[in-house]
Amino acid sequence: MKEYCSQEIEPKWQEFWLKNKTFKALVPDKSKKPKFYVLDMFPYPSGAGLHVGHPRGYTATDIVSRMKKMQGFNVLHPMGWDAFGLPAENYALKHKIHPEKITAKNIQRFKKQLISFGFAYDWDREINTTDPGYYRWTQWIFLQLFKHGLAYQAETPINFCPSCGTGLANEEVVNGRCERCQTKVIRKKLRQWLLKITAYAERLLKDLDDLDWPEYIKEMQKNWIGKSEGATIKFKVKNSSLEIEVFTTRPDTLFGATYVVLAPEHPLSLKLATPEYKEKVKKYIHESEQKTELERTELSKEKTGVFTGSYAINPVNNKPIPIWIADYVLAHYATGAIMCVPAHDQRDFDFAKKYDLPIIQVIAKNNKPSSLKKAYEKKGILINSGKFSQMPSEKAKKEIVKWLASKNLAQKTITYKLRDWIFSRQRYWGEPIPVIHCPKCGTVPLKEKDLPLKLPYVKHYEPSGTGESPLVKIKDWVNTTCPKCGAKAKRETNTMPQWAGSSWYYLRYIDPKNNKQLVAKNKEKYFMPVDLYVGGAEHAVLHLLYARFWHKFLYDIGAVSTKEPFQKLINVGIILAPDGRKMSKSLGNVINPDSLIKKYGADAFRLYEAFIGPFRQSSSWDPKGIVGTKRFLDKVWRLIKNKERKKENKQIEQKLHQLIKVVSQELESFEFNTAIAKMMEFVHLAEKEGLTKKEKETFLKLLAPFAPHIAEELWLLLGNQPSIFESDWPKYSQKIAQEKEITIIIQANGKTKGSLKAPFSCNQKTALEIIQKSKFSPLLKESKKQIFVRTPKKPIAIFNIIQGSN
Ligand code: ANZ
Ligand code: ZN
Repeated sequence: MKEYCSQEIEPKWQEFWLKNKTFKALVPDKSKKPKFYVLDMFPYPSGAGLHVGHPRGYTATDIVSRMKKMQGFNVLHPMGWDAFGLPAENYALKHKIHPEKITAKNIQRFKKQLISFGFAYDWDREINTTDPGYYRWTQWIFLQLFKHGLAYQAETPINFCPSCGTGLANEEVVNGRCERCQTKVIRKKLRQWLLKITAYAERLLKDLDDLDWPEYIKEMQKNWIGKSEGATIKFKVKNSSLEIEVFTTRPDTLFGATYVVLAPEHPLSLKLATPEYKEKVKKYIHESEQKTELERTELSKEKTGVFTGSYAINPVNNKPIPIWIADYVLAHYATGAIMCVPAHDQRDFDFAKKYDLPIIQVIAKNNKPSSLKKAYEKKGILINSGKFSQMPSEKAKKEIVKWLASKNLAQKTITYKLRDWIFSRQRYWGEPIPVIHCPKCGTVPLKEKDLPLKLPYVKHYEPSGTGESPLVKIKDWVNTTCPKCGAKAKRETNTMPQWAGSSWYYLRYIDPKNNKQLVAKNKEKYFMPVDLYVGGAEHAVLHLLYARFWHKFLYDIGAVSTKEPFQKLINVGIILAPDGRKMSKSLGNVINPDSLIKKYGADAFRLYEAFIGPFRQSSSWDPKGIVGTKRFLDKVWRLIKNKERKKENKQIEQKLHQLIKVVSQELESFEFNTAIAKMMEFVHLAEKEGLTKKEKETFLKLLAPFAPHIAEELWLLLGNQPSIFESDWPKYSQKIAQEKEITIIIQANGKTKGSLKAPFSCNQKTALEIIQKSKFSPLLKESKKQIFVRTPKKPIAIFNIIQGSN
């Protein structure tokens, strides 16, 4: 008998699928089937290629999509490339090769690898974010945002990475450092393009409720959006017509407000400084501009500040309280000014201690003041609060705001932590922002018919380092004429961030070659939303929030029909190196899949990727694992090639129906590892008993999503027409699958004495009757108590007889 040889059969089937377009998703009018859209987070085609960690998620979606196809769905399972961005550009600069060339080469390599894994992508729908036919529509979306007032320019201090020479979004700054190169981020004031994601804050928050996403991802998005309910309170400035508005979540503490603090960037900061304090204030403002947000707000950092010389009037008791400037107050959150209640806010407490400002307790645990060694931040009962004393915090919050509102001094307010999205990058390898700056007309958007605005192909694209894009130096591209008035004008030289292309790519797969529309209405309506989205948890806020924002905007302008893009999200756990550490080039512990596939085959590789552990958890790569799954496939090969069993075998029949049930359910719930374990169990039994032709075919269908090449080959050998993926997913009969018997393990005081068979429906009472009639009946003589436990889903129960003499 010929042995199983993966090297022989795998390339053959990969070619077959490509040639026959086995996994082509049909357009709506060609398919009466229900659709199933299963999406992978598309990769950035890096120079390093894929390591064994990457295909874990792709293997999972591949398994599900193949099963769904067999279950009669018109499956859309596409793949593409998120190919703009800094790594390609940095690599290009270092090696003096154009990023376009590098990107094309990397894509080729990635695609070859993905095909060698046997993934069932519909390659006719491949997209590439750097393709002008694609980014034309990224630019189109930008123009729509601009027209709707959601894209605007502002001179703002932004996070700037001196090493990458570009501004970064807040989301790209991790612990004060550039997410890409770990350089410490500085603040720099630059003209920027921003997208008004804040206009969508409430919807981005509320609509999370309807999504089938992991709770912790929803929680992370909620925290990022950071909704906060409170009030804005007006503090008049003493001997002046100026007013300071503060935002507080604790209006119940107003009687304890003993000073006010403004952020250094607050427009009134310098104005409020009296001549005597002006120099000091100026110096302080200048110093804090140099600090990052993290340096300013870290709780453990010692607080700093300066007095302005001015006083504000506390609206609840008309007492003058000093106005300070301190950088622990953020300019861009809420009003950029706060009322300080040192008795009940730890930051204020620390500050008051340092600068010797009064601390007045106004909230007590139970009506009695206590000596405060630190701030009492909880709610409680008001004291020292005039007519509001004795009131509980929650009630006082409302009453005080109501009272001040009647004097036009307060207003209920909701704020969000979410900031507008800084959308411009000062780099070459990105989508050009399609606007023109005209000396007469100002900022003029390009006409839609003039899209795509192509990125000029040039030799030099070094970052200018000044915060300007390298495109500035490409004069014949920059200099143009105004689309409105025809005067000499200049193109915008900032480019879009890498997040742009990935914020809508799932829509383009639906209609990748449409050059009239982003996506045709009927196709969008049919395929959206994405039914299953799989990718890494590192995208919890960035990509997933940006994509939801764009999608909601596209919904508002009628370009899409669903409110949310991704109905169900599952996060894949990372695969660690055998040493338990994250795989990385610098640690030298990266495992390359190519040689493994050559040696053991893609099927064994896929099986191990799915078998390695619970899908959502991280697992370490075990080099022996793939040896085991290869051996399993050897067994399957022999089992199918062995002579057919002719006789009826009730046990095999039952186990096979159970297997159909379990595999179908566990693929739906992403429990691939346990599904494979059950297939292994079945093969073990089938080796002894043999299988009929029908049983062989059924088993192959269950195996096919995991190990598609061997399944195709054996399917053909059994005399069937290819492809097995054109056949139907097996159905099980509950009646046949149902266990007829259970095993009751008999214990006395927890010690196992033996076991008995009983009907499957057995309960404690019937179990007792059976034991009474058995050889175990003497154990019941000293019985004080009996405990009966059935193992869920398994045909096993324990009957424990507790014996005792008193
Ligand atoms: C007075 C007060 C008393 C406060 C008290 C808290 C406790 P969240 O929940 O994060 O929204 N705050 C307001 N604007 C700020 C800014 N721009 N920079 C730094 N801090 C700011 O927090 C709201 C609270 O944070 C507000 O309520 C304010 O301090 C402070 F016992 O006002 B609170
Ligand atoms: Zn003009």
